[in-house]
Amino acid sequence: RIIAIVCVIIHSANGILYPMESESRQVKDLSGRWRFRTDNSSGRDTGFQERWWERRLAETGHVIDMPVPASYNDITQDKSIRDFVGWAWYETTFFAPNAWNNEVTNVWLRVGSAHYYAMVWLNGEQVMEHEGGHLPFECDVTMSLNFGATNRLTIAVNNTLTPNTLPPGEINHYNGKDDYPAGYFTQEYEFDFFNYAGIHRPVKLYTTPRLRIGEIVTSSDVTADHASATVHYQVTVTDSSRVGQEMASYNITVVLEDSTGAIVNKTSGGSGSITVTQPMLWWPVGMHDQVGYLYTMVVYAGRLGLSAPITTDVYRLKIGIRTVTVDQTLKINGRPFYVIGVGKHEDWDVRGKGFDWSMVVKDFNLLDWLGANAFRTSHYPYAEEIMQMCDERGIVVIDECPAVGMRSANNFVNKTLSHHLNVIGELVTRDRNHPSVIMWSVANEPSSQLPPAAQYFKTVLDRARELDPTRPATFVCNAGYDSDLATPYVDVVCVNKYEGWYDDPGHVEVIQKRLSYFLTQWHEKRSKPVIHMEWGAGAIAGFHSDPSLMYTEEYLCDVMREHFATFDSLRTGSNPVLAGEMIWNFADFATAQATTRAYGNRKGIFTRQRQPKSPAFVIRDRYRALRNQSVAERQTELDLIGKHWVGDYAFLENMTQARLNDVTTRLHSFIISRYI
Ligand code: GCB
Repeated sequence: RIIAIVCVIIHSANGILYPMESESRQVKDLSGRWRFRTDNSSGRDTGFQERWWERRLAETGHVIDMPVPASYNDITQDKSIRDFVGWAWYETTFFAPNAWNNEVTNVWLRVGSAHYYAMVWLNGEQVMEHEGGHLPFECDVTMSLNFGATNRLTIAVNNTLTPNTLPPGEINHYNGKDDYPAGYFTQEYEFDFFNYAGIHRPVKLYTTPRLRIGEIVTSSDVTADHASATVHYQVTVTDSSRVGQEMASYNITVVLEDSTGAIVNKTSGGSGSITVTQPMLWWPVGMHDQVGYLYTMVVYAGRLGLSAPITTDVYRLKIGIRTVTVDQTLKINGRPFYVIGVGKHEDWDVRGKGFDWSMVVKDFNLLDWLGANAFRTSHYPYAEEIMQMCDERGIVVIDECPAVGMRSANNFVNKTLSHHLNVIGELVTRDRNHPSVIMWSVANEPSSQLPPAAQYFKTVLDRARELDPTRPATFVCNAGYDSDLATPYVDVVCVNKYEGWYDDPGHVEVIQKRLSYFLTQWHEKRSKPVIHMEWGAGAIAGFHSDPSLMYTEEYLCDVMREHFATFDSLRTGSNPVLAGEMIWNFADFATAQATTRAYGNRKGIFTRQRQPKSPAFVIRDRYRALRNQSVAERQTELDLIGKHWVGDYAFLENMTQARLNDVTTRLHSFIISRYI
């Protein structure tokens, strides 16, 4: 049997700031070539019986090179590694400088993510255990390090999924079936992407002073006329040198700097607010000329010295000033925001789900090329570096938990629920300071028509809103509008439907009628904005036909045109049905092998190698047009209404006559469409 997982989690979920260098902090990245072996014993437990963490991994048997970060599955030519299920062992060695060995420094070990279950030993001593891929975990390793010497780091990861993991899965044993090899088993799951495994994100060491900034929580309010904003903050400081002693009085100073580094305002204390007059708001692409504006919140923490405060720790956090609200529609900074986005995956050739800057930057360049303003982190939290880029590039994120494939009643039990609540805690704690994140998605396509789903999702959605009252929460639904039991608890209805593909395959002629009916039903039923979160069709690059047939590039183009006509009829008017559309998927991606998948899922508008299929150009035309249209609308509004219409003559005088005419015409039609 695959080893049962019984563990105590030793890591801190309250406060997991991204490791940043500063005058008080150093970061050492342990990425690179590690040593690796899988435990192929039938119980996958030899590593534990023989205590592999106590010596060099090479002494336990044959080891191979393995890059970190990367999924291990596609690195070798060995099918048994590609399809391995169970414990895989990693090891690296590193040097810990003597300079870190002093009375005032703590050293932290942080794993960006490891899929699915991870156990960590440093110099033979267990320091961490963590359940769940996609989220970071860390601990203070100061007492386990050999300073001025080499250290051995061993990490074992297990990709086994059970009905109570997120995502869930199952191991099927074929014991007693004489026509299968002895001990044969398979791992099955109900989600549609390959269960890549390994150490997926960088492993880092970083130092902090003993008295350190543990957590920073920020949010902002903006006045209706955008003339002023308030940034709220809360800083938690911990002092490991004083555990069990009377706590010292801390001194916390918070300085807000603009993007040039100029000081906007400052204050002090562990929590409070900072006023910003004439703030530069954070806007997504398409809503303003100034996209993704970020301030830096510089937090200084220290003790109150006898004559002056003694600063020990400094952390710089990028923040954006913006609000997200939901009434009849989704609004950013009080203005309607229409989502034109993509569903994505962290999925690339060779490295699988392993973080890779080249692939990440390429994907952002493609999002820009497309004109998209958003994506969903389908179906799990993405790397923190990706979230940072979204902030900077003005890409809105719907941030999703790894709760995908919850298709049976045994997924909606207390064991899963308690893990789900933990995951939401870890996700919200990690991502709540990102202005790009506008909504939490607690799951994708659970069987929300099953009776236990109602209370289950009410509980997890409430938890997300309790942890973060500043953002709406949802889950992505594919149950029927007449059978779903959980959408009453969401703030925005997010639905998946593949009209022309899973529904009415081959029949693009029914798309407009059926899709319009479907989306309108959802809107009427819940009286909440609706985002069509997944739609699309398989298109194998290089397959062509006219008239179009399923799986050709032309077919996806036809499916798109029908969807666009429907979306346009539903996204306008005084009470629009639709608040957004997201094509599934940005790029082809790897899945489990199945008769319904031809070398993975081919619904990408880009190939897995990030080359455009012809549908990419169709969607680009639409997204760019919508993006430019909304820039023009919003800019006109800001220029003219925001600057008190014609009162600001200096501003008007600087315009060419042609621009003035253009602005006046646009303003006129904007006012008519918006207010009359
Ligand atoms: C869905 C799922 C997504 C799949 C997609 C498909 O509804 O949410 O994970 O990949 O359909 O292509 O079947």
